[in-house]
Amino acid sequence: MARAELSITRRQLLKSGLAAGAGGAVGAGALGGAPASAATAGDPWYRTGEIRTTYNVCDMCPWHCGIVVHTVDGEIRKIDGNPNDPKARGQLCPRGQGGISFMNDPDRLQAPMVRTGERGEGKFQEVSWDEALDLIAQGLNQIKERSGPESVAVFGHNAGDWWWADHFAQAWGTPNAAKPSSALCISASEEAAELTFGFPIGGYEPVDWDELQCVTLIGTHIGEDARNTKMQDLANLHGRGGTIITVDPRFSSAATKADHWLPIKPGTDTALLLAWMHVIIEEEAYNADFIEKWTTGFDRLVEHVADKTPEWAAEITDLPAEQIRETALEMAANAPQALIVPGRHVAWYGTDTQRMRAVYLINVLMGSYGCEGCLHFNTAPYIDDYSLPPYQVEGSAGGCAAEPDEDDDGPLGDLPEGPTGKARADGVQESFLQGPTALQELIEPMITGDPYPIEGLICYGTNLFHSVPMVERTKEAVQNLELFVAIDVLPMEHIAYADVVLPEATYLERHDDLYALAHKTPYIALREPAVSPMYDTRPGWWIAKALGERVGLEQYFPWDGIEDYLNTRLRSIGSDLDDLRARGGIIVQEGKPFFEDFDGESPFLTDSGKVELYSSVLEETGHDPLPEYEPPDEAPEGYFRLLYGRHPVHTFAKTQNTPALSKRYPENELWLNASQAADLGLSDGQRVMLENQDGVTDGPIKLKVTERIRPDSVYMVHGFGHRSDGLSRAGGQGASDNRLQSSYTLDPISGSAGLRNNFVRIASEA
Ligand code: MGD
Ligand code: MGD
Repeated sequence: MARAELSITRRQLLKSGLAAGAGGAVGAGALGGAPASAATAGDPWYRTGEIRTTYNVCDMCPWHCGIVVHTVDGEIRKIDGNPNDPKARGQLCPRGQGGISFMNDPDRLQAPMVRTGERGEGKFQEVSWDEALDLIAQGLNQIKERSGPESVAVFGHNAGDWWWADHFAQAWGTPNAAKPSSALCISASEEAAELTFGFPIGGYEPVDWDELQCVTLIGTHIGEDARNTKMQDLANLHGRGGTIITVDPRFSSAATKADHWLPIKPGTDTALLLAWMHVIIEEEAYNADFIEKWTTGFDRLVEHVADKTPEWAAEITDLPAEQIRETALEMAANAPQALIVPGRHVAWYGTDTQRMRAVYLINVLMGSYGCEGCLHFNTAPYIDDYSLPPYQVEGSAGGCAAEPDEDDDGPLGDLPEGPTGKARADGVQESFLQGPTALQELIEPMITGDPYPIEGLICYGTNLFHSVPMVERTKEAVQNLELFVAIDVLPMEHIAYADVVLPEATYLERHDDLYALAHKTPYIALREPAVSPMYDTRPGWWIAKALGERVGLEQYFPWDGIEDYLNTRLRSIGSDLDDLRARGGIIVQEGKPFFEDFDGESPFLTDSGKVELYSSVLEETGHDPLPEYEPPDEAPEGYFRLLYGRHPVHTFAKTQNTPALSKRYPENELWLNASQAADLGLSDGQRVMLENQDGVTDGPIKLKVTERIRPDSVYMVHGFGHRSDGLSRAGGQGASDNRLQSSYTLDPISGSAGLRNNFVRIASEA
């Protein structure tokens, strides 16, 4: 079925009149007058049944495009990007189109299950929802009585995570809630923004692409990183002749479109950034008015970069000094319509907050903030929360999928202490780690009980053995748990270790909370089911309420059903579900993207009300107040640095089993420089086993021998190397970057986990 669906072209759809249909059910009359009942044998599907249109937010990746879903006689036939949605603009990527196939994956979890074998064995018995929930409630209450609510951790990612890592965790009373999209992804960028501007800039980097003339991508591999509108924006900039500068040890898709490719030595970007500042300052190519009006600490920055010449950086970065100088001046010549895109996945080397501060500082030197073609200010949409009693603990679990509230204190805010915010032996500043908890830092207390034990884990939509480094340690941790609950849609490897497995309905089969996104034009989007849940699966909101009521949290779940909940929130802005549908599933509000929208007031929320080039907060807490370059670990003799990234048709480790997407890219490859391959006597297409610096092996993986990567590094797409027997397509395909990441370097400022200090060698031919 999936193949037929995907082959429907937009032209066919337009002919059907469907693409133009917005709002509510589209009757057969909309198809050029032929009523559905008049269908004759041989009519194509779009002329034969009752057509219904529903609105949703794609969950195939965290970009969360608004989508319009068309069903015919209760079967999903077509998904389009919602034309009203600022993150889709009517278009959708292959992963979004793969949503129907994701839903129809025959390997899906189908009923609640209770473990009957040993942890990891994968032996379960199907039970009713009542039995499963009663068992979990009993286990949670026992832990709470014995050790306190904080001894239960809640991990959450994907679209329904608010019900768990935010709402349930705070109602239950644990500060140990975390999202892999924070410390394993964006927290260093948010922390750096907080320190520099006084607020996190948000996971949807606020770049005003339409007027941008020169873009610099450091890592950020747009094209392979297939965020829908980012790809549209980069293509548009290329089309109108804008300048593209990419800094990447690999000749990425973006590099193929670039005017300048800087094949930097991995981990040395901060040296490049400091030298760019040196050139911009030395050549007086900075925006003096902006600096005078909106910044503090410029003199100290001038002094700081005085000796960071291109020649100094050339030695470190392995880039020609002339290229460093030329690209700095090219950016400055286009300023302020020139900027370095902050990037989203910035957990690289454990020095990430300082690198991200350097990125922000260059943008500020160019005055590329708060005007057209610059970084803009994001505004949170106006809508009330459902009115509830105060939580037992307050504080969002953070993450790049979650936008900060306007009143969010950010990572420096006053949150209750979890294990990662306390008594650290390594000198990490308490205050920094009290914010969105670093997920990977919650693993150790499960093993050691220090500073207090974590005995229970609710793992919602988080791929525990594919997203968190040090897999063997994580396995040991879950072996120690008294209660491990997994809420998922697929039998991922960690499911075999869970005590109770709860199968969730996919995003196409369920409601969720409203998407209220901070943006240039803030907006609110609807997720409603296009079809009923398959098998014995239930929506996350339903599961959270049913469990909450069993553990004495009924006051936090007072609504009669999801429509009551959503209508109550929508009424605070004079809308309701019918109105939202009539508006095409999206309500767009007014933003305040530029300085002129602030009536002369400062938009910056630092103590000084200005951009803090020199950070007194960092100074007071014993960190470098201006970014310093710190070299990354060097590869042991005979090893390559392990780099990783995205593939356009896959998301993380969750889509490799999706039939339609697996066909397009069934296994990952190891990019190896051609000269290195020749030295090792290896050839393109050969399969090899890998071994990392700690002796961890993985593979086999197919070699891609290429000139497109530096000789000191290898590269693979993240998310492959599944070992779960339950994944009939993805199981055994390719290698897992995560398994080979048996260590990480903790960023002492943001708690982010630098994963790129892992190294591999080719251990054998497979
Ligand atoms: P990065 O880690 O910045 O990730 O995507 P990005 O934010 O683009 O980029 C990886 C690139 O960095 C690779 O090209 C790699 O060669 C390069 N690189 C490695 N080391 C270095 C280095 O030391 N210096 C420099 N300059 N470059 C280096 C992540 C983003 O992707 C995220 S966070 C999410 S949530 C989305 N996930 C996702 C997905 O799963 N699939 C697809 N198709 N797209 C996605 N888009 C988003
Ligand atoms: P996924 O592999 O997408 O990554 O971390 P994760 O979100 O953990 O796992 C999603 C999980 O949710 C899977 O188990 C999937 O089956 C399940 N799932 C999918 N849809 C649903 C649903 O509707 N409901 C429920 N309940 N479950 C669902 C991503 C994180 O990983 C991020 S954001 C980044 S940027 C980091 N990237 C990264 C990397 O590139 N390499 C390594 N080694 N680690 C990484 N960790 C981080």
